[in-house]
Amino acid sequence: MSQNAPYYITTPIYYVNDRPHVGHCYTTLVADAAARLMRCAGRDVFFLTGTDEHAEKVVESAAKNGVTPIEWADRNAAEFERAFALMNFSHDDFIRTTQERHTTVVQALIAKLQASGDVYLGDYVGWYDPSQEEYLTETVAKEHEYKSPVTGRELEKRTEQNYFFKLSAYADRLKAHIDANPGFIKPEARRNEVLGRLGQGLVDVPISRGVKEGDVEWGIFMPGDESHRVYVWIDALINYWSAVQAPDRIKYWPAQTHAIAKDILWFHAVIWPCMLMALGEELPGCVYAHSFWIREGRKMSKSLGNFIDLATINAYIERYGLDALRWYLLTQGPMGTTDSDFVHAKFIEVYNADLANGIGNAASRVANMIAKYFDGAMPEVTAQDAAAQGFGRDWPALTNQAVTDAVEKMGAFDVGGALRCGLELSNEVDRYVHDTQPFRLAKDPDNLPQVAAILTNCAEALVVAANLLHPAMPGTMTNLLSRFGRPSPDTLGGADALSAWGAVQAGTPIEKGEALFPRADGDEEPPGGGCEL
Ligand code: ME8
Repeated sequence: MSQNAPYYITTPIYYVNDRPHVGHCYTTLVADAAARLMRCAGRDVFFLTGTDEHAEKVVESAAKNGVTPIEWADRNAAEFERAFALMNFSHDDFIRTTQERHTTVVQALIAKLQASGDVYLGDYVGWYDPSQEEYLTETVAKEHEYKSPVTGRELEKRTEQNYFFKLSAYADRLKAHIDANPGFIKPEARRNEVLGRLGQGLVDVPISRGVKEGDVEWGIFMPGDESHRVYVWIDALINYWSAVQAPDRIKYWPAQTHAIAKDILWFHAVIWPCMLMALGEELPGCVYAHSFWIREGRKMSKSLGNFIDLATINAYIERYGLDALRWYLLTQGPMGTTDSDFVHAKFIEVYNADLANGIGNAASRVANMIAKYFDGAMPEVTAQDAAAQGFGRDWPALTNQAVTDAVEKMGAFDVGGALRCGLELSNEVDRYVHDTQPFRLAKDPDNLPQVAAILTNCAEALVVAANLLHPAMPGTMTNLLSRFGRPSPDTLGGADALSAWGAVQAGTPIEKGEALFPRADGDEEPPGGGCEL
């Protein structure tokens, strides 16, 4: 693949009936780190996030708050945009499903499916709860002995006209695609889960809801039939397509990765790909479904009131810095199939180990020694002299390998693995300083050329480490790099530039600066008051 090939990455679009919390921020953060590294590696990235606004819940929340649905959607979409700015996300676009650029595309796409016979008008038979005005699935109805779970009133078997999508027609093709492309659904356990369910066959799914008398106008009409609106999930999935319809964006299609969590896997790994097959479109490269954040051992829920909400996120940012929070979430997050626990004590442990005592300490040690022994400017050292002081390490090869590994891992959406390549490199600098003891050597002025060579290796390797850690911690790593006279890696253009050896020029003034990550005290109360359970 050419280095500047398009790379399109998406997050779920989030419901606007709720406020943003750490879960929404997490998926978007993971996508942000991938987008940033891929941009640094020279790829032509398009990173999309946004909000899903046509749910009926929005109508209810709006009514409860005495505003119109669009006012409610505007208010909460703005909250998401604020949260994402606070998290320093680098999305290229924020799509809202109420925007005309989306609604017109949804109608056009469904009209196409109607024309091909993939969407048809049929009868939906289900158990209707008149007291709640909703249909229940057979399983739920049976479980409650065909009575309303809320009021106990008898359920009615009702038949309603509905538009259906011919999902059943694509089961075999989808299965063949999943079999032929092991990376299509990740992690593997999620893939097996989908394959297992596919083995039971697929039935056609309703994709509209009838407009009832007195309904508030909310949702996209089915093409040519204003007695039905498009089911919110179908409307929402199409955002991935509508966002890249502008002529200068079409090159990004199809998405390389749809980053989501396990709760919405079926829609992304089955319904959406089958819709794309029906449309004759290419399928995304990968649907990556991570697991959930829980908090101090408990599921986050409204009833427990223990969400890590924006106020808590803000409190962490104020106390430890945004990048410390980004690092903790990115490296300790639920990318696999088990949930991750947000535990304050663990946060402190990771902060101190990886950041305060890790990259932060390595950078300040090296800068301090250069300041002390070479009057704060990079000494002049030839490549041969630097190589001669490798102490068993071929530094240019090591840093080159770290960049190659990081880009490869990020390409496979191993976000934590990619970022650890940077941290490993900075830890290697620490071990090197420990092995070579430049502070001892410097006591004898005759050794200064040797010390200069060692510190040059350290500075060069730290610059590459910071380049690789930049996607996780853009602000702090830009600061670190500037202390070594280097620009932010997203201005460099290409993986070769990321690993370029000899980037730190002789004579560059090296700034000691403030500690990038001051050590944290594990006994302090969690910021934001923690959670009372
Ligand atoms: O499902 N841990 O929106 P949504 C980690 N609008 N991630 C979490 C999380 C947690 N505890 N809780 C939520 C919808 N998330 C639809 C999507 S897409 C076409 C339509 C994240 O607001 C995670 O990414 O309920 C999850 O998939 C998403 O929020 C659900 O967001």
